Amino acid sequence: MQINSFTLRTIYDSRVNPTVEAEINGVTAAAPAGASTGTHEARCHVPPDLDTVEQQIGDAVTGQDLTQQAFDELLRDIDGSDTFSALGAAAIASSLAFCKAQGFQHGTAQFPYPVGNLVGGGMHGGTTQMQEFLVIPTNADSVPEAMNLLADAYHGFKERYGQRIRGVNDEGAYVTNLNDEETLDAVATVAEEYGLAVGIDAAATEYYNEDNGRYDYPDMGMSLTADQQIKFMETMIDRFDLVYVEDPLHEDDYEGFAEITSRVEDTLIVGDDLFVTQHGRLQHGIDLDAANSIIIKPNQVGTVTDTKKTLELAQEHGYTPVMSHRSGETCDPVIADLAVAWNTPFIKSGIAGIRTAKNNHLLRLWGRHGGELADLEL
Ligand code: 2PG
Ligand code: MG
Repeated sequence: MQINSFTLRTIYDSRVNPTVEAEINGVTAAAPAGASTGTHEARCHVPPDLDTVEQQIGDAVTGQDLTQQAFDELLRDIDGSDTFSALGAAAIASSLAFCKAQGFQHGTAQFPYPVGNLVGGGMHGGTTQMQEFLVIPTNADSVPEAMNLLADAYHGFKERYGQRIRGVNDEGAYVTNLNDEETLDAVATVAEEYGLAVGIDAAATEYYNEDNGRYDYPDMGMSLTADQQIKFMETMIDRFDLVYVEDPLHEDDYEGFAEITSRVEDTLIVGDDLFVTQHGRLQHGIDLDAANSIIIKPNQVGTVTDTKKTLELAQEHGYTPVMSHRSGETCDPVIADLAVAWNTPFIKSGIAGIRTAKNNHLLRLWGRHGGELADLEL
């Protein structure tokens, strides 16, 4: 694609933190930001000298006719580090803007099932240690039906557990005064009422105590060794029929992940902080049979090209890819386009607040192009 203009600017995300928006040929894209970030993910700060960064990238790309790969390689050259420590959020914003400016040829498409964060805690705000209590409309036959079921669960939870709700957190998920196990019970009750499946993002790195190797659940008076955490996750999977378990152990415990994966049959064991969308970390996981699913977050690796490379490795090895938002988001719906364009069977994009931007874009694409929901092997 011929690049005629390139601009960077600071905008604000859903946590009212500054982030970067890039504009290429009049098309904008914004960088999201995580709160429960993995140690190994690409940096996502706003560079203090954004004008200089704009000048550097602008000089290198304006007037050029580039492929996505060539554009992304230029970003890596300009940055000079593996983690985008100089360009930070400007890298993924620019790479996504290039991708969007090229346009998506969706045609008749396969659509992802939405994974919706109903009740939250951990780093996103809330009383539970586990970060996300998720509902998934796996029985839906269309995107409108799937979104309708998420809405049913959202309103149904409030109706039934309104007295327990204390507010909403960074992802628009309910914050309650229930502990982890009570929350799972409540979410499972509502999910059953409306016919949705249940999952969690434990984001266990955030409550893993490195000093003693334990997972602390002060709300339940528990402090679990790694073996006990594996057993606890297994018990939750059985008791609540969990179809989706993300980051049940801390970000470097490949062996523990492999142990959980070997014990489940029909549950996605999803690596987020474990893999951080990085090709090398996923390859290591594949070698060890550490999981069977991976979160795909473009800003964890910094470019569209690298994101796609990791996704393709996952697809080649039968790992179920889950396209995902970050807890700090903008109204940019690009991950919905990517999920459809790249055939990811799931997208984790929340339910309420600013999260509707992605879900509504899926409805828009469904309305425009039609298609069908992914074939699930759950
Ligand atoms: C996660 C994400 C998104 P964050 O852990 O999966 O839900 O949270 O963006 O804070 O890493
Ligand atoms: Mg996660």
